[in-house]
Amino acid sequence: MSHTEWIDLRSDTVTKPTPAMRRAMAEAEVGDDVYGEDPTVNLLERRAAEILGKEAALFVPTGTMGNTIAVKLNTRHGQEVICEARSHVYNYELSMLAWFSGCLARPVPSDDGVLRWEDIQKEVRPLSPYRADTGLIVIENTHNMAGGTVTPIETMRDVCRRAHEIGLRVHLDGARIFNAAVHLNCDVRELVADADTVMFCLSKGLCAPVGSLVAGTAEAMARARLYRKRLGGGMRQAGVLAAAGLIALNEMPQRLAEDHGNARFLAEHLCRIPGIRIPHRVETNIVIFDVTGTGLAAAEFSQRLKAKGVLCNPVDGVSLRLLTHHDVNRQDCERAAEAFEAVARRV
Ligand code: TLP
Repeated sequence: MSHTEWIDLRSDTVTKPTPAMRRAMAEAEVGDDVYGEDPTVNLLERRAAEILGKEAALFVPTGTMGNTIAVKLNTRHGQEVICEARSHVYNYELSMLAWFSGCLARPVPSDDGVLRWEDIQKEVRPLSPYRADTGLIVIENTHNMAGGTVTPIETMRDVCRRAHEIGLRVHLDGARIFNAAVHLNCDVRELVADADTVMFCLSKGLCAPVGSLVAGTAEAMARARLYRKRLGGGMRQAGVLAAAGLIALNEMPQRLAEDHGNARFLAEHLCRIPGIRIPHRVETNIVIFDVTGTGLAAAEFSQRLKAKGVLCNPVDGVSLRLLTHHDVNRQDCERAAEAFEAVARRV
C-alpha cells in the first residue's frame, strides 16, 4: 500500500500545505528576517498579535522553540515551573525547561488536563532556605495528552488573576488554541487575554508546513528575538514560510469544527466496539482510546491498523491517540472506523 493511500491519524502535524499556500509561498515577498526586513514575516507577526490582542508576536520554527523562549522570558534560573503532569513542556520537549532556562518542572496531576487554581495553589512555593520558588505556571489549551480537552475562559481568567496577585506569570501553550476557541465558540482573544505569553502553532490543524508564534508585550518579544537567535532560530528569507502561515491564520481556523465533528464521529464508533474505552471528553480533534479490553497491546493494535491502511500511534502500553485534520475527510473516517472494528474483533 502506498503512503498516499494511508489514512494518517497519527497527528494533525502531518497536514500538507494547501494549493493556495503553495502559490502564496512561490509568490512571497521576502527579505532578511534577522535584519527584520522580511515583509511577509513582519505582516504575519503583526496579524498574529492583532488576532491574539497582544502587543507583539514573533515567528519561530517550532512550538517547542516557542515554549522554550516563553519559559526563559518568564523565569529565572533555579525557579520552579508548575505544569500539568501530562503537559508537552514537561514530557515532550527534551527537558528544555531545565536545559535552557535552568528550571525544575513541578508537575500537577489532573483528571482532564484542566489545571484549576485549587490544584495549582497547593504547589506554589515561596523561596525558602530549602525550596526553590515558583516562577511560572504553564497552561496547555487544548491539552494534547488529556485528549484535546479545553480549559474554559473562566478557569483561564481565574488562574491568571490569582497568579498575578502573588507575582507569578502564566504562559499559555496554545499549540491548538484555535481548536479551543472553536469548541468554546469564542474569540481567541478572550481565551488568551490574561496570559503573559502565548505560543500557538501554524503547522498543526491549520496546515502550514512550518512555524509557530510567540506573543506577549513588545518588550518581551524584543528579548524573545534574542533567545530565538541563540537557539539557532534566526531565519533569513522566512517569508516563504510566513506566506503559508498567513493563510493558515486567516482562513483555516474556520474549518476546525469539521475536524471536531470527525473526531466525535470516530469516538462514538469506538465507544460501541467491545473492549475499547475512551477515558476523556471528546471536545476537539483528539481521541485517546484504551484497548485493554480487546486483549491487544497498544503497539500490536497500531501494527494491525497499519496493515489495514490506518496510521495511529500508541501513547503508552494500553492506549492509542488519533487526531482528525484537514487531510482526512468523513469518508476516510468511515474507513478508519471499519478498521478499528476489524482489529478489535480480530477479523
Ligand atoms: N505535539 C506533537 C508531538 O510532539 C506530540 C503532536 O503530534 O501532537 N505543545 C503542544 C501541546 C503540542 O502538542 C506540540 C506538538 C508542541 C507544543 C510542540 O510543537 P512542535 O512539534 O512544533 O515543536
